[in-house]
Amino acid sequence: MTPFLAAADLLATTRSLFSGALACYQGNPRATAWLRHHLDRLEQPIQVAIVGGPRSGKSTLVNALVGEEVAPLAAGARPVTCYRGGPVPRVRVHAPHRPPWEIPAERRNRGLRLATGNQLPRDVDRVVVDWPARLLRDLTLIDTPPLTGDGPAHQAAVQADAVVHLTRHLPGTELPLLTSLQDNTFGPLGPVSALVVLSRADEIAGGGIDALSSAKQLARRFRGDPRAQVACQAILPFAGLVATAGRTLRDEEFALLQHLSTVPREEREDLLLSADRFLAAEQLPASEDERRWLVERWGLFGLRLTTALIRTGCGSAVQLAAQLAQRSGLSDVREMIRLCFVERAEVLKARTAWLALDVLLRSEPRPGTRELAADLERVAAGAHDFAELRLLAALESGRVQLPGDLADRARQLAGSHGTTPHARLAQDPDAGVEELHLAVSAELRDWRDHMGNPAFTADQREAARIVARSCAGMLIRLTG
Ligand SMILES: Nc1nc2c(ncn2[C@@H]2O[C@H](COP(=O)(O)OP(=O)(O)O)[C@@H](O)[C@H]2O)c(=O)[nH]1
Ligand SMILES: [Mg+2]
Repeated sequence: MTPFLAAADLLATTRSLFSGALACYQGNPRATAWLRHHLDRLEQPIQVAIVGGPRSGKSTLVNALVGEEVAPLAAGARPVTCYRGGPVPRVRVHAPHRPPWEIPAERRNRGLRLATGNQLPRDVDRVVVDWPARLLRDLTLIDTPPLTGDGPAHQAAVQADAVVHLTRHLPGTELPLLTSLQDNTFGPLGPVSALVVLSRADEIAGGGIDALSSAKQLARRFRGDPRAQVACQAILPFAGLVATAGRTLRDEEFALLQHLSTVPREEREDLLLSADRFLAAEQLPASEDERRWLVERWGLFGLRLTTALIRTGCGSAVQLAAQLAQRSGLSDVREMIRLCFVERAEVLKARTAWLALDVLLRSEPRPGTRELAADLERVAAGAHDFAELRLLAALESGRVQLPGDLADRARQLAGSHGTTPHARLAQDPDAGVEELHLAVSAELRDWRDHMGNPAFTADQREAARIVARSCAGMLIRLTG
């Protein structure tokens, strides 16, 4: 068994591989700049690229996650835009053949406003926005133009540490694109760094009030598709319009929605049949402009859903926002981003660094690079965290099945509910080291038995081996 490599060791090992490489490439400014850039990235938050087809709701997802309207919507082919955490709003743009420069910007009406309006010079190919938002302390979001075989969005996805792929057409034409983003340089890493979001979920089932449950069913069906299983860790439905409107809901707006919910049912249903009818609805205490704004922000589905929620008990903007986060799928998307990406940030960042190092070592061999490449391969093969991520994806998709409660236990031990020992061992937050020790020893015994279970298939025994190793790793950490 290769020794257990914890995430922190992984970063240290990666740094030491890079110092070896810096020594090899002394006197080669391009190579050392590349290495320094990737070393620097190890210290920064994980980079998550949002990719998908035109109008798949990428910018809407960015806004829902950030909680403010930072990304312009339906904006056509915008350049790749990074949203990073920062104390004040700041926008820097990059274009070929000239130094980057800043465009004055401010935070107004819960959104980003550029001094230039929505316009950017034509040659800008990359925008970096600093924005004060809690989520952006832990990750950098990269909004991208429509995904094509080899365009800037593809580039951004390949360079990012993880990818959220938005699609409405699974498991159809877009999967090969997503699969092409999965690299295999270090053996079959599997879908460790991708989530698929079934976007614009409200439009499924004709926008009826049960659209979201139809979208959930559809996502469940897609999870069983082998093409989807090799492409991602999870498939989640998401109604972006409602999610963003819910997160940026204001009290005045809630008052309007509340008023709408008091309109008698038949009349209300009639108003919400089409945007035109809603715009002509003079019984609401809102001007035509305000009605237009409301229907653009929420869509008819969103208005039907919110009025239904208000009628059934959501009595404040806060309550309504919480319900909408749940029902739109935003809570699940955030949670999966946290579990799959933020909690595994070290490992995923290390992987990006290895890929970059591997490219350099292969393309510019020098004395000493062959040995480094061999070290790199050994480190990658011993990285247990990847094995865990692959196992989670296999269990989630049903590709590997375990009997009884073993599947749930395996998932939890492999970190599906969080990667702390408490989370993995399903212990109360105040459980002490002794309790954890007892629990993990029992699990380790159990999973070692399963490793040799003759009734298990090879895949099931391999799953047991990975879980046993996660337990062994915890035991080592707990005993200091
Ligand atoms: N009905 C509906 N419309 C959406 C949803 N998400 C985005 N849109 C609309 O689709 C258009 C494109 O959205 P945008 O986020 O800019 O897509 P992008 O091109 O992928 O960045 C905008 O007019 C959005 O208001 C959604 O979940 N439901
Ligand atoms: Mg966009």
